[in-house]
Amino acid sequence: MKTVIASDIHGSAYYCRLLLERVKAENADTLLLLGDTLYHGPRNDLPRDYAPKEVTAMLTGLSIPVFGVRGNCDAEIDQTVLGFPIMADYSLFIAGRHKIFVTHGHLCTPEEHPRLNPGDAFLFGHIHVPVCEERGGILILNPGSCSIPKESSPHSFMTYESGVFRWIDLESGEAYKEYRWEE
Ligand SMILES: [Mn+2]
Repeated sequence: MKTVIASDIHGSAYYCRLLLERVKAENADTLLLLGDTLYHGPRNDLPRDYAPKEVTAMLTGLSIPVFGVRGNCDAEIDQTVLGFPIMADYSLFIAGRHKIFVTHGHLCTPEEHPRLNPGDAFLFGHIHVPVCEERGGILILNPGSCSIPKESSPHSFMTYESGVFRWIDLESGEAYKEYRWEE
């Protein structure tokens, strides 16, 4: 089963459309959104083709299951229009012998999160910068941002399938980073 992991769309219809083209091209079975989906937030400039209604229509029109966690720019009303779950502060996925703790990153951070075992992963968004590093045996993962990348990172998302995490440039569709673990 292949999962596309994306974060921080921030209402950009342009990058949401690109993402959904990649979801199709990757033949993904499910889409996991790490928050900050519809609004730009007061600290960001408007992203390209800012249109929360269009992003809503695109995401609700997807035929595969979508799951999300709540970002600091997400509002309660979003749950009503999006339908798929987005209000959870965190979620926990089991991948073989690993746990993947999923959160936006403003409440739990790579520095401060519930106890995980070595070999588990902490997956977050929020900082708009891709991350793939091990800290104290915990794998720290971030797909970067679809629409407002920071620190010269690419417009980016991730995939996960059979123990392999891939970071993919949203514009070119090319994978630029990979991490493999024993399932
Ligand atoms: Mn954000």
